[in-house]
Amino acid sequence: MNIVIINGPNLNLLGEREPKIYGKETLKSIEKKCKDHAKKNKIKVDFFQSNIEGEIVTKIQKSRDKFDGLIINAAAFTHTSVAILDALNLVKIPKIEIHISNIFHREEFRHKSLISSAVNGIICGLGSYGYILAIDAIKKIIKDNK
Ligand code: CA2
Repeated sequence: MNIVIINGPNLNLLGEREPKIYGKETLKSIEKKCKDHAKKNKIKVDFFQSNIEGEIVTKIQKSRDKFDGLIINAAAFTHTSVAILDALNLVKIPKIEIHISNIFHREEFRHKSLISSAVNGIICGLGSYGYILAIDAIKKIIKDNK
């Protein structure tokens, strides 16, 4: 089983600021945890981050033939990007949207996700543990679909 985990803008700076909202972990350490957890479950993970919307769109497009499942924390693009929504709709593999923070506890502009209609499920507000939960969930969806 091969999955891709896509991370959007500014998540490369995780752990450096706003620990009350996002915790103290760096994206590198989340990547390691994801890969360790996935390995135990016989899953290979491509962990990707970009600050550039078009690069994320291209990565989603290319996921079509390469991966069995996709997990995305689109960060701020969650609330703005029709391009990412369209790309997700074009890729017919199981997809999960995740957020480290509870976007519904925060500013009103974060309450709306433009991409949620294109994914199987959403995990938010559980910190970096959400990534691990998303791996377990995507594994189950892929298996159930077989
Ligand atoms: O909670 C999440 O995972 C978010 O997707 C994170 C985005 C935010 O725009 C979404 O509304 C919710 C922001 C990521 C910012 O990353 C940081 C990096 C370093 C320090 C603080 C934040």
